[in-house]
Amino acid sequence: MAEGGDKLVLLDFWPSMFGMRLRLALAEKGLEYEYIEEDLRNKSPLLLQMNPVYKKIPVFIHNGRPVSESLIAVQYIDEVWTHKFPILPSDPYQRAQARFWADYVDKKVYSSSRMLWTTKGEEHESGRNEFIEIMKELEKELGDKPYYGGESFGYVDLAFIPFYSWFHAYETFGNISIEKECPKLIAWAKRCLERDTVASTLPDQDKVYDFVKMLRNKYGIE
Ligand code: GS8
Repeated sequence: MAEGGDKLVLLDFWPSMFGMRLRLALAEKGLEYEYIEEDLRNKSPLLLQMNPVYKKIPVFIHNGRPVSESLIAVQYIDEVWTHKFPILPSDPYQRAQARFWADYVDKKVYSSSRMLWTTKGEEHESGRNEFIEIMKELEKELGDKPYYGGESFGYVDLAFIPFYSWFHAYETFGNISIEKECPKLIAWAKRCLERDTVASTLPDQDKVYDFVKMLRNKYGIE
């Protein structure tokens, strides 16, 4: 139960970078909630009822009312629980910029990262180049700031850092070194991991790697 007797539930799946965003937002706000792990091959009636449009996790349920789509749900949490840790910047221009980059992560990082471990041959080669270009763009935006949010961990950091738990899988199956291509990005990720909320939320890279390996076997990609 959260403050004021609110009932908070999260429908999630442990390796999901989208789900991790919500786990991070809830941890930063210090909110207690019920975590329900979904089996995506056998979705629960609750998930189908709460997200009838996309039927995807994560879904955040606040007193029985669902909010779907991770970035929308993170913004909702930030707007409802203003008592601590503002996630989005208060300045409208900075807020627009933060939304732009979180949207960039959604549009670009997820699809190109999938190419690294789901494809072979030419498709793999072009996916690899695209992924590196996108990472470089994100590294450029970070610049010399400690966080995307400037001096402190914020919305873009929270939206992007979950992908770090997949980096070992990306590097191994993508045959790339992200650290070599984007050293500042890795330094940023390590800085984020110094936060208790991030360290306790992100699953171990080896565990995600094993999960991806299992999926590759299942889909006959190996
Ligand atoms: C993406 C959620 C998603 O892809 C968000 O919440 O930000 N834009 C959405 N969820 C996946 C699991 S994580 O890869 C999912 O629920 N897939 C089940 C399915 O597609 O059947």
